[in-house]
Amino acid sequence: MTGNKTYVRTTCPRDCYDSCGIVVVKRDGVVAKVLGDPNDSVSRGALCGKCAIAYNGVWRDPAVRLGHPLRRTGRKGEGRFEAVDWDTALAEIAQRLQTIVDHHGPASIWHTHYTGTCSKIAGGFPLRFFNRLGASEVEPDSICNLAGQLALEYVFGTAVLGFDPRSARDANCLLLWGVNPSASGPHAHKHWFREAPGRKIVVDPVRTPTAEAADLHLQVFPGSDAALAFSMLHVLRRKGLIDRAFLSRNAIGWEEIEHQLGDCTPEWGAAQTGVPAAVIEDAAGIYGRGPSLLWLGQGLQRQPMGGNIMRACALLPAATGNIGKAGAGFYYLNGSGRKGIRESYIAAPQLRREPAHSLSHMDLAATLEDSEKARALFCWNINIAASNPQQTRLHRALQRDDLFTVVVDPFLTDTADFADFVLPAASFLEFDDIVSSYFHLTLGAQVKAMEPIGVSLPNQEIFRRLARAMGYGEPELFESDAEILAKLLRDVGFSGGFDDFAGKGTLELWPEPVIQFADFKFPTPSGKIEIVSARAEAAGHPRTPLPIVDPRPAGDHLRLLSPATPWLMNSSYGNDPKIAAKLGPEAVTLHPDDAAERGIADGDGVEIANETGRLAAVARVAAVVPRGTALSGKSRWPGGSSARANVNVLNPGRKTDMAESSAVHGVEVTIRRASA
Ligand SMILES: Nc1nc2c(c(=O)[nH]1)N[C@H]1C(S)=C(S)[C@@H](COP(=O)(O)OP(=O)(O)OC[C@H]3O[C@@H](n4cnc5c(=O)[nH]c(N)nc54)[C@H](O)[C@@H]3O)O[C@H]1N2
Ligand SMILES: Nc1nc2c(c(=O)[nH]1)N[C@H]1C(S)=C(S)[C@@H](COP(=O)(O)OP(=O)(O)OC[C@H]3O[C@@H](n4cnc5c(=O)[nH]c(N)nc54)[C@H](O)[C@@H]3O)O[C@H]1N2
Ligand SMILES: [Mo]
Repeated sequence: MTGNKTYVRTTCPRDCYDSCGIVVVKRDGVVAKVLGDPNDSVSRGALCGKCAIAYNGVWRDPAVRLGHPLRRTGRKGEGRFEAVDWDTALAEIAQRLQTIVDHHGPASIWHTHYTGTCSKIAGGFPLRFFNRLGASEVEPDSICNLAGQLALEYVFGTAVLGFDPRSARDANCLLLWGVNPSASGPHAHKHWFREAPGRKIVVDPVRTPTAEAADLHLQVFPGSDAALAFSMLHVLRRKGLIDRAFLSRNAIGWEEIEHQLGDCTPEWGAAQTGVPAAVIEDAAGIYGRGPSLLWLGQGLQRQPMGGNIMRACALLPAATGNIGKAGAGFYYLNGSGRKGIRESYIAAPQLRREPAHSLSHMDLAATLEDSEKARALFCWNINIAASNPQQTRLHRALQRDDLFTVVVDPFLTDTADFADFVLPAASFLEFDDIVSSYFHLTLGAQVKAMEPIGVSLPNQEIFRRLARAMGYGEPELFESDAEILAKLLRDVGFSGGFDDFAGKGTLELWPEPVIQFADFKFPTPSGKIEIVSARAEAAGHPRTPLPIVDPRPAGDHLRLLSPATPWLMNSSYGNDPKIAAKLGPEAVTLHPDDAAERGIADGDGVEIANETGRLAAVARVAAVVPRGTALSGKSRWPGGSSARANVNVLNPGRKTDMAESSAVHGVEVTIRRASA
């Protein structure tokens, strides 16, 4: 290679457990390659396959990225636009918003956002604008992990103070329950999981590469995990592995579980879950001897009874005393609050003058259909036309002419096709920010490596300019990135400025593995682990978790799982041609016996259908899923198919038992060979 090479170290801000350190290689000032940072303990010099392709593909391709604000010229959904300048776009948007505020009130303006970028400013600062505007918010976590959050809050008082991944060095057992890092956190799979010294147990209906790499795979039927947890507790009690001293000091309500355990024999558990009794025995023994780490996946709680399942699984660390000591604990999410970052500073809720309204993603399509309830919609950091349930109904609602729609994205997504205005977002390579991993207890520096594509702008700058166009005056709406970064770094106790942080790349905030709940103080009303929860009961839930399972699919129905896959990042990267080639056509995997019963052979065209929709796919036949289930993947770009649909065309948007969250892994379908 010729030319003068320079390097910029930065951090990947995708919604992924990994938060990899990145090196951007520049030649004569121009970005030549985006690589893993060899000095980063997570990426160790290699990005995952999808990011390596996309960051050297569409992510930097000016022909694919949005370079200018766009104003709609065609019908909604057609995706026909003209380029306009920022002043024109923002003045028109401001005027439309003001008219809606005057005639219908700001609550009829909805905004929906999620984790398109997880960096702190680009992910949070726009909330200041929406707070000032008085807009209504679609509850972000209801598309993802809210049931599990609420369930763990009932039991432990928090869902965001998980174990420190570094504590794996002291653990004799790692139990991964309903999580598949081989797809959802590829470096956690490749390094953290494989290198951990303890025995590995995976509970997953699918024989994922992570399950394959484990010592024990419990191939549970979807939605039956609470029965598995109770039968493991039965075994633990019989083996004398219940830590009664721990329970009496730190928990309330164990008696109410204990009297239910007699019937929950491993044979009963086997009948309920499909996991052989001997395997339940083994898993309970290994976990119970400890010290053990329990990783509760987000996939686990995307089930109709996901809240109950999470509460039931949460009994294991409590009953065995696997909390408050080295090598023990549970993990669901690690929040940035414990690292000193104040979400309320970033979002400035004090700017709100109107009551806040919120809505589950499961109710978004119905709300957008209703012109009384919804007059305008903003989508930023999210691609609802690909990711949300009730896809056909949602696409139809987005065609409403009187729903003023603004989409902020680096790409012309399926959602953007429905917009009145599309505003081009700069990518993480194009501005400074801070990335807080939700797995590792670290902070990563996101460092500008190139100029924004076209006239695209970081989210925060777009909303500063829109605030100005609205005539707002509050200083919080205009605080600069430099001021915010300095404040955030001060809050986390870092003594240097952003340049020093950038020089370090990643901050390990604690030198040694943090012991989860070392002080045995739980932020519940009682201060103890609440196996019995009065708060849950007051909210209409059972007092304790229950050993119940979902009914098995009736007749020829199959339970369809559509979790994270290795080549997509939710819908992100779905427009990269090299990724599309890796993905191949839409596919669905069936158990050989289920396939044979339906006369389906590997490679056949099939139709997946239910009361909500239908989807064409290619059948894959493999014993990696249990009988009665089918496996597909989430969130291809619908526009990539002739029917403009992906797997969410089959998702009725059923809510979990807690928190009105997504039960997407509880969808039932029929699968037939497509007629020739
Ligand atoms: N069937 C099925 N559906 C699912 C799931 C499932 O398991 N099965 N999982 C659900 C889950 S867990 C989630 S979290 C959701 C995720 O769904 P989404 O939040 O819709 O995630 P993405 O599809 O990646 O969309 C993020 C968008 O943000 C854009 N983006 C990236 N960087 C920036 C930026 O800096 N600024 C702006 N403005 N935009 C940016 C990307 O281009 C992309 O269009 O999907 C849900 N949908
Ligand atoms: N490559 C890639 N990485 C991603 C994402 C992506 O789309 N692509 N998405 C990101 C996002 S937004 C999230 S929320 C995380 C999600 O990542 P995870 O927490 O790993 O969740 P999922 O991928 O939904 O599902 C994980 C596993 O749960 C299993 N599962 C489904 N139902 C059940 C059940 O009833 N019981 C049990 N025991 N297991 C069950 C599925 O078979 C799957 O293997 O991944 C993030 N990382
Ligand atoms: Mo998610």
